[in-house]
Amino acid sequence: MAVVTRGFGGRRPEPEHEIPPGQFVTDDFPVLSAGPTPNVDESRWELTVRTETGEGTSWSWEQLMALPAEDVETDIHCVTHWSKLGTTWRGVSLDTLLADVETSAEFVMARSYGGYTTNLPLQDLLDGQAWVAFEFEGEPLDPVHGGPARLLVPHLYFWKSAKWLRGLDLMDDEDLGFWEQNGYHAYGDPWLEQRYA
Ligand SMILES: Nc1nc2c(c(=O)[nH]1)N[C@H]1C(S)=C(S)[C@@H](COP(=O)(O)O)O[C@H]1N2
Ligand SMILES: [Mo]
Repeated sequence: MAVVTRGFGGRRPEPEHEIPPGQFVTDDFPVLSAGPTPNVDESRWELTVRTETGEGTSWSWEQLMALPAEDVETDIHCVTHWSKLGTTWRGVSLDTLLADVETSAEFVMARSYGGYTTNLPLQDLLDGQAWVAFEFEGEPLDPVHGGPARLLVPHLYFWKSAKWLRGLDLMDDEDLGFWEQNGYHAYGDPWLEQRYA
């Protein structure tokens, strides 16, 4: 009988991954941007959370780096039918960032440097479901993939994971972001194939 030896540093076999309907798996990391990559230097990077009452809280890069970060391993699913399995990220949980933010809002508009926007229910950013990610596969996040930092919300289609994140506006009522105004689904659950409105 064959004995499979996993040498020191050997790779474990890929665990079983479920793939949402209509998706295929890729090992590439396609770049999908609606505009040019904004040049966001860490020295001028700032993230601002604004509540429905106009109350703002901002973090500089140094302040973000001083917060507890988490390593995240997850599959990601793009509405253009590619999925990438077992990606690894490091970032600050939205639970940490929003812990002291007083709000009764139910919706969020994520805003990016460069003007991109995407809307999400606030619930979907909480309870260990979303991060402000600044590393991918152990390296600083490449600018084309949203560096210095992007939103990571892997349970929704990847257009919700705003690259070059600069702000989160909390809202009482749902408002639509860039792709959502252009025919994409308001919520975007890949398991329900919520691609288009
Ligand atoms: N700021 C910004 N974020 C964005 C986009 C964009 O055009 N601008 N595209 C979205 C879409 S449609 C996808 S599929 C993913 C692509 O991320 P990637 O280029 O790192 O693969 O980013 C999302 N976040
Ligand atoms: Mo996308």
